[in-house]
Amino acid sequence: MSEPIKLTRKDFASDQAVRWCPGCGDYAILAQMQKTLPELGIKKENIVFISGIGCSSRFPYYMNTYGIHSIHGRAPTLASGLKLANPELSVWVITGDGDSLSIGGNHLIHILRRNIDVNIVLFNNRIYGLTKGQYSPTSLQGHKTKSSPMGSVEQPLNPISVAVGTEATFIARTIDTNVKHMGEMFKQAAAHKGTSIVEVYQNCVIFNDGAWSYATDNQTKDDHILELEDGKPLIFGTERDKGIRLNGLTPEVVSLADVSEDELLVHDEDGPASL
Ligand SMILES: Cc1ncc(C[n+]2csc(CCOP(=O)(O)OP(=O)(O)O)c2C)c(N)n1
Ligand code: SF4
Repeated sequence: MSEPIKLTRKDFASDQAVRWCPGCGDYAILAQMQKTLPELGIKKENIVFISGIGCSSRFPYYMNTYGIHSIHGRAPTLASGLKLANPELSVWVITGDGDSLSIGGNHLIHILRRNIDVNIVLFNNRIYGLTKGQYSPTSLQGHKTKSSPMGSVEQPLNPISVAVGTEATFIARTIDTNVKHMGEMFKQAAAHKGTSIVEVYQNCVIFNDGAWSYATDNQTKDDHILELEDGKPLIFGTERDKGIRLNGLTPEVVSLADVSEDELLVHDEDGPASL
């Protein structure tokens, strides 16, 4: 019987100098991936990171695994081919909101509906970072950037809604400031058989600083973040005094002072992706 593999975070750090701006949220995602992978017990030579183009897509250089810095928006196609050719591999796609939802939108929806066993990490900073700050498909309406000087007039995409629309079988969202939660999502994504997609709210300090401040500021975050746990009612808030229930077919936020916990929606992680 072969010995269990004992690796550490250092084993997954490459010798390449990391070239992201100081303070970029990408560092936290890289560090958490390097910390989480040893816990999966997979040999380094069986792990592959495939990215498209963007700041986030520099990720494979910094991982001491196999990697491909590929073609803009096309990482899902390379990942699909690789996984089908060698199912033993743990295949990860690293992509940005521009890479995955603009030029790569088509490829993203098809890997999700095909449900090939690949893990996708979508760095969402609501901007094109590498090309110096143009608006992206997740930029909010009214957002002024170099390519939308009067403010974006477009309806933004919600990556989770896109994934739900494809009937994806594992969908998660996390944030670069909560590395514990992020690591847990990476572990669950790796364990899932089928395509998993983990959206990470990522702060671009240079071109879109504070895009997720409502979910990072100590004053407001607990009133905006609800951590879904299988079998648990949907409760959140600084005082854990708010919940979500269905009103007809529409979810609504209620105060637990007025409504009993029994009326709240309960998270079922194996339930259908759509209501
Ligand atoms: C075919 C092609 N079109 C456009 C570009 C220019 N380009 C490079 S990266 C990028 C978008 C990057 O944004 P995102 O995916 O959000 O990644 P980030 O840099 O923010 O991590 C664009 C439009 C390109 N390199 N190739
Ligand atoms: S431009 Fe933004 S996303 Fe790119 S490395 Fe700098 S802070 Fe990070």
